[in-house]
Amino acid sequence: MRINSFPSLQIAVYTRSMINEVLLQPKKNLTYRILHTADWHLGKLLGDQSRDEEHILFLDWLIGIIQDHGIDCVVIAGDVFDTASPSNLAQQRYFTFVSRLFALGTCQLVVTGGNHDSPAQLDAPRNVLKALNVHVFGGLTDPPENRLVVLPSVENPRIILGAIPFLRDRDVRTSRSGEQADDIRKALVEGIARCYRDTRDAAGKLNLDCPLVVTGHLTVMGGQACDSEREIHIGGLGSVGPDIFPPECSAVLLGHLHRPQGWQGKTLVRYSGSPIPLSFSESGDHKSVHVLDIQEDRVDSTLVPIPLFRPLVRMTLSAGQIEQELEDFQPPEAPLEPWVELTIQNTPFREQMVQEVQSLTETKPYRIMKILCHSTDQEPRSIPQSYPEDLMDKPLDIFLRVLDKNGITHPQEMEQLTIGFQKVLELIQQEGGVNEQ
Ligand SMILES: [Mn+2]
Repeated sequence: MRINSFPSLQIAVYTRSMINEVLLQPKKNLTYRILHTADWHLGKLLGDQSRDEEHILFLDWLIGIIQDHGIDCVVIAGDVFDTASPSNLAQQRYFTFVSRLFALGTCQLVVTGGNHDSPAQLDAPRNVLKALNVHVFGGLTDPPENRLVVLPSVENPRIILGAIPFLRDRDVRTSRSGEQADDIRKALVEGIARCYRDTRDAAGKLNLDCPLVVTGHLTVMGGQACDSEREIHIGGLGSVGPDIFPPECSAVLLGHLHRPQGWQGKTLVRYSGSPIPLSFSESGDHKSVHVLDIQEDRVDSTLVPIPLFRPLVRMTLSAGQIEQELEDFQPPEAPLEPWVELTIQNTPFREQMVQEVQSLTETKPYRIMKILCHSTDQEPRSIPQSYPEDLMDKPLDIFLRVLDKNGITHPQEMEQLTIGFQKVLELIQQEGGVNEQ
């Protein structure tokens, strides 16, 4: 058995100014080219606004990149959809992408489930998609050899792909009553590590002389999070170090954190990040897809920047400057109207502000989506135009506020209650019962 692992990695990070230039080196003979993306969150809303137009533009752009750069396989590392029961429109976007990819005739697709996806929903069309050369792994498959895909085919093996989706609590540990947070943390991390080791062992048994690439949808410690990621294991207990992945893996293609980031050691561990900024906290991010060129003795890793289709802008103004600043503001150029989160400093909260700001910006080429007020004698207050952004993405925040309101502040008591709450939440989400809008 030999599973290659390559020490020499080249990470090239491109800046936004280079968008739309040809970024990838021409593909060499015997290079297997994987495009890694994740966290599409099809069906996602910002406040009550659809992100569908941005997703359409992204998927068009992606098809162009795949076509122009000879991509052999696309890997989506979880959170294809934003909810466990996605809308018909969100599903249509996904299946249209699959059919366009199939029509190219040159590119395979591997899809793994994320914490937002329902394994059953993602797996439902699994057999029909297999006929289109698409491999879907909504939930963890057992035994471990069933997680492996030999690409492009068993007859012509170039890569072994270990398809590991988001690992649910029940996939990796058995819960016992009376467990403390530390016991849960240890069991989760060990269970996750075991899953990757089992996958590596199964790949070794194939006796193929090709590199092993694995996927994952989890939190790697030290990663930079954003507001739009829902915590995935009870109280963040399932966070792992980048060293958890077996060194025989050439690359670990991750989803969950929405900011592109990675760790470069013997194994390349990388988050592709989400293709569009999903919340205002991502307004400064440079979104990209991750392309891996895998040759016999090396892996080259390139980030290909995604054009910004709709800028999300955070603007902070003092009370006295609002009128002039809104008048003068030149939004970044983009195909779609920019959306702005406006913070007004040193001013008390007033209900009429929404109307005032709206009338100031009615004819402007941007749209104020959210207004926040800060003043010295008040906590920051938000004036949502509809309902707060991503409220249902943050049930834990709401639960913590309830604890606070009820005077529950003792750390141990808080932790126990939070663990219980997250268990219930996870069960509901797994059953597809939470349909956050
Ligand atoms: Mn996500």
